Amino acid sequence: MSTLRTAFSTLIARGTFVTFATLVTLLPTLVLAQTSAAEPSLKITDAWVKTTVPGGSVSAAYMQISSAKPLKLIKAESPLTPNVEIHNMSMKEGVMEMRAVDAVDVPANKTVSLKPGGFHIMLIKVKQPINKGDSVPLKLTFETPDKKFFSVDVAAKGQEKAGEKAGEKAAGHAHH
Ligand SMILES: [Cu+2]
Repeated sequence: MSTLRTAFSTLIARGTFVTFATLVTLLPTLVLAQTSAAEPSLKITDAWVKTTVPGGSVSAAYMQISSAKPLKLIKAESPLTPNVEIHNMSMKEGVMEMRAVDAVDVPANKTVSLKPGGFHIMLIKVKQPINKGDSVPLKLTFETPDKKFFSVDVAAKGQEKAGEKAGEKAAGHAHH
């Protein structure tokens, strides 16, 4: 009986060891697999986030998203605030109305613009002001048509308005 028990414990011990060793071996593969689960054709460009007004704590992030496969942007997160929502602006009875949406559809091979007056990622009660040139980390989660999820990290640049680039302001001033 005691021999059996010892053999059994050895088996368990060995089993545990094998399982652990397998896990350690598999771990980098798993991490890689998770990364490659992201749609390789997914392109996120021109990510920017509106600078906060003095004393303000509300901002919105905008960007261009395209993918060869249809995707849905279902979630956005940022270390700046736990209150990040996907919003859309639309005209309702002559008034621009903003409301939270569950997702933004990204059809195959069609660039979707998150832009002022349309879809945007709302950052509410940000912990610190967002200044021009700041890099604001965003984590975006996408859903594939076969209900798989993956996240991508995006750095949105602090800007006062759309299309702001270094030198543009100086060029604008030259017209006055
Ligand atoms: Cu909003």
